[in-house]
Amino acid sequence: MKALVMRSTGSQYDVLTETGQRLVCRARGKLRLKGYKESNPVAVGDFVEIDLKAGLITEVHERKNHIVRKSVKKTGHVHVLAANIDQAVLMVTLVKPATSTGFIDRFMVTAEAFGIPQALLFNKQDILDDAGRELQETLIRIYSNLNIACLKISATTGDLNGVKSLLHGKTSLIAGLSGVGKSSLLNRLSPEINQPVGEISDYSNKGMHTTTFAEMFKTDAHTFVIDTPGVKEWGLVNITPEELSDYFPEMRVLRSTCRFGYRCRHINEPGCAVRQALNAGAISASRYASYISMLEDDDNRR
Ligand SMILES: Nc1nc2c(ncn2[C@@H]2O[C@H](COP(=O)(O)OP(=O)(O)O)[C@@H](O)[C@H]2O)c(=O)[nH]1
Ligand SMILES: [Mg+2]
Ligand SMILES: [Zn+2]
Repeated sequence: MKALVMRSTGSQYDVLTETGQRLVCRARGKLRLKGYKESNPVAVGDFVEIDLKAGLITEVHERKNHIVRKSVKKTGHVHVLAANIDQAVLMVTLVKPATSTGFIDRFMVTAEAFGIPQALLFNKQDILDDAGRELQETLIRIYSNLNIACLKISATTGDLNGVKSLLHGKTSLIAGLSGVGKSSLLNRLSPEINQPVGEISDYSNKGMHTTTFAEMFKTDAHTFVIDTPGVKEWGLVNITPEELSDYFPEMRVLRSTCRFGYRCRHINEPGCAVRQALNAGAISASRYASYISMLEDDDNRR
């Protein structure tokens, strides 16, 4: 029978069968997914075949896409966090905590590299001051120009109609720094969701070095959200310096016009169209700074 993986603890999987039954399964011993080297063969969001009587996942269906996070255990290893995602939604706050553009751009690049459309939720509108609002408008201008949907919300008190229509009918990965309000939002999307809110749960996560796993929730017949508690770093695998700007859409469209074409890294090469666009203000300085920072980060080119 076909089923959808809702939760994983590494050795056990909660699945939702096509007849609406929830049950816990293990993966058949030799389960492998073609073309994947990652440690976990089954991820949240995978469509699987199950042997109902034995409580076993016997087959993993081909994925539309997947997203990985860096392994907490070993450098160079990746963990498939979730599969078959329609959109990657990053929740950010400008205060408590402040989300940096570097963090936002790393997330966007990761999603872009895995072919997943992105959206941004600017949470905690209720506690923003004038300076915060001004910075927020600047960011909204930058990311709207990249066709990334930007919504302003207050997860604890505000009207959630905009978010609900963004999520409706899709499977969305919800990410963001610890404390931005992911669980607060999810809890209001469905009475069946009861995620722990606040610093205490975040603290205990850090203290125990637990590996965190994504968890998927169904909020209506065709709407699924995936919570990613404690995921601080997103993984890029085997991206060469020449390739990185392919995942910055505003640079991707320009690079064939760089004099050195696909060999241009947009640093100091003559006739670089990206540098020209940066100087003309068509590419934002913060996006370019993130690009340079990622280029310098060896970790992204494992
Ligand atoms: N003022 C304000 N606080 C919020 C809002 N959303 C979440 N919080 C608070 O931020 C803290 C962290 O929220 P939580 O949902 O646990 O964040 P998570 O770590 O991203 O899951 C909690 O104390 C929430 O009550 C909001 O829109 N406004
Ligand atoms: Mg949380
Ligand atoms: Zn260039």
